Amino acid sequence: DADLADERPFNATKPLEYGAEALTPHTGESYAPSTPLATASTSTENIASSKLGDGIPRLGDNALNSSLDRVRADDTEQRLTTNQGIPVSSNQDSLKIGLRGPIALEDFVMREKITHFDHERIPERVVHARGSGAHGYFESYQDLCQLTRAAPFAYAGKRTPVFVRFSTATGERGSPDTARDVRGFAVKFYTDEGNWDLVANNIPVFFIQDPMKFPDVAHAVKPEPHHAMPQASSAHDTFWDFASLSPEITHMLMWLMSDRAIPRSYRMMQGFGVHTFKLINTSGEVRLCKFHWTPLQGTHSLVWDEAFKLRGLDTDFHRRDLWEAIEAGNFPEYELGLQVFTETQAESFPFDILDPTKLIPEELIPVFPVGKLVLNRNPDNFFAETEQVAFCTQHIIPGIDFTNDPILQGRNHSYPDTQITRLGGPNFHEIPINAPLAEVHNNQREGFHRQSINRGRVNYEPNSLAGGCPFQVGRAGFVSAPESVVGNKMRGKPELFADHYSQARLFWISQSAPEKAHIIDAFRYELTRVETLAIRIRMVAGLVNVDATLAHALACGLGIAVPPPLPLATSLPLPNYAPSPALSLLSRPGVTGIRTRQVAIFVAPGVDGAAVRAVYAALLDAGAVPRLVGQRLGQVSSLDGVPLHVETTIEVTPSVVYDAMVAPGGDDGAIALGRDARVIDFVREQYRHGKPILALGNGAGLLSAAGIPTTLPDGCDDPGIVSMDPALATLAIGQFRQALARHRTFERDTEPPAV
Ligand code: HDD
Repeated sequence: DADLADERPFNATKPLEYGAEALTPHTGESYAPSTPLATASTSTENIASSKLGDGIPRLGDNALNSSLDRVRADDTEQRLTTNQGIPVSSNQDSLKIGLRGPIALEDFVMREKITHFDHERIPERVVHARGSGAHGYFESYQDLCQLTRAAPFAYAGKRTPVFVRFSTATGERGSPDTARDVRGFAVKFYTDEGNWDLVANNIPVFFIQDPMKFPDVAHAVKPEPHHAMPQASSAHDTFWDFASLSPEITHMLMWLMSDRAIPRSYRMMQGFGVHTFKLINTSGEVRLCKFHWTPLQGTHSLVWDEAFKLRGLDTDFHRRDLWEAIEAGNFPEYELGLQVFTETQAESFPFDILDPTKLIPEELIPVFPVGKLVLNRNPDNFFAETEQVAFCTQHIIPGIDFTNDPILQGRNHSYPDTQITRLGGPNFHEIPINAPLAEVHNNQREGFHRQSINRGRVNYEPNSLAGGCPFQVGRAGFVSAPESVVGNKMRGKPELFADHYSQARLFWISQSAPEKAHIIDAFRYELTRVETLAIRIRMVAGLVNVDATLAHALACGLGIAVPPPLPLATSLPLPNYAPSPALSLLSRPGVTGIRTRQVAIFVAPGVDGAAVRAVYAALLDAGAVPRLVGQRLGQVSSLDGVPLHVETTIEVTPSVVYDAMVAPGGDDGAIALGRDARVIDFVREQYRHGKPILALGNGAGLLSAAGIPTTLPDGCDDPGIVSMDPALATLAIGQFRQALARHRTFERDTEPPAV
């Protein structure tokens, strides 16, 4: 028989299925194919994959970009057709029986168009429905082989294509970006060894400790089910009812009420893998690890009044910011850092590393940078890429493994399960944005919307008819870290999980004074919106266990007496943490540049044009985004006769969309602006939100017209207000740039606000 088989014809392009090797029965690990297994690529921005056409990526693109070419559609100079490719004669009128008669059922052109439209929407994500995506790459700083065999870290300079989706968690698909909420930070790495998704948040801890509670917390925070309000907000009874009855949420609440939950930009927030993961090297050694993303643009936030107004004034604030930065070539960058530790170290920690409501203080285990994420390309099509991308915690690659964090284990079930409904079946991995660059070969077949045309009659394993292909690769493939597990089958939690307050307190004591004030304000705002008094009292009772001053300030703000503390859930001795500066946004090492900061420069007829041009040039030079803001579009005359072109108006870009403002002066110009109440509101809001203000010459008149104090409440000079003679413009601009780099002057804050 073997001789006969040798004579059979075979398809030379598919040697493993029909060729000579098909005659060698599968022998598992020892199988030695005549062509070597794909190994990690050595070229930058490219990985070993036959999906890459000629394999040479276009300049500035990454490997994923080239692979998407096969599905890109370009209508340039093309005629209009139906989905069957039939040319369409008229896209204006349906087929009627007489001009005033009924539409004929046979009008397949109209019916196909309407039918397709009727089915354009897919279900939105049950959480994280609102999001924005970007393409880019991850570049490893070094060879991490000692720690992990994970492909992206194979050698210094190795680039792996990525797609990132940032999101809010609570609001619906069209909800405002600046809601107080945790932000998703999901990264899909298209590695040589398949896709790795790091599905992270911008807060390092989570609401709950067991996936069983996830539907409850999501239901509680989403709009209330009877009237579907409020949208994209946790400030309502059901959320705080759940929260006040679930002490494990306390640490997360501290972060959620802090300025972390209202980032200035997706580009300026941290990301955290939350769970403890495992790293495995080629020798099989296992270490534990937490993943951190740190933005190289600095970490900055909005203030609540500003975030709140942006909900109405520019609901796309973060989406627009990300899009515009990438279009302008200001590529957002984040450093990936690892906290690596051993099981023995973990046993000495005063918390359980499987508990996702706990973080590992950076003072205990430092974060060391291992690579950089660069986002350098906007998606071509929001739906095809950002909406259809499907992340999943269980997409991991050789060299990385799960721990028994119950939330992580629950997520591993939830993500693929939800995608099956959202993306209409089990083949969502074939959607171009989800398809790995690594080759996919298995015997999974059919299902809704199957794209690949698997050839041959073999769809099972073991087989001899296809030479045992596709074959398993043993230790060359994904291997779980060995772990012995003994235990009784039971429902419950380790006792350390019951320490619900120590790390909430750690977060609190690590904050600076303005950050603490913002946390109190946020709690007060949210609980003031809660209608049920008992919920407010119960919530404050929980916070007494975090810090007495916090609880006292909040009780005062809510007009209630400080209640007795809620009982503790554990009698274990509790850790007493020292403050961790890394937890405070204001204490983190700042980034001094002002790249991408949006600055409004006011112009009106008669403005000091020379000063405007000087400030504009200096800001551009430093990478900021200056814009001439006027009362109407068009040209305005300036003092030196050179007209200025208004770029945008106060009406469409109000104060909250800018990081800073400039009042340039000039006789008539400053006077005209001073008479416009919208300008005065603008100036007052810039001040109240702590933003830098530069006033040249009689531009300072705008500040006095707006009632802006010249000094801080403590009597010191306000470092965020630079007011000078135009002759000193260079000096003034220098000081203004420093103020802009510091972001905000919170020392202006008084309770209640003076301006
Ligand atoms: Fe989740 C989406 C992050 C716990 C179930 N989650 C989702 C997204 C992010 C996170 C960033 C958006 C992905 C995207 O952009 O498409 N989720 C987290 C983090 C968690 C977490 C950091 C805890 C540490 N999630 C969590 C639990 C469950 C889920 C415990 C369920 C047991 N999450 C989902 C989901 C979503 C999702 C329902 C909605 C849409 C999707 O997955 O694709 O499956």
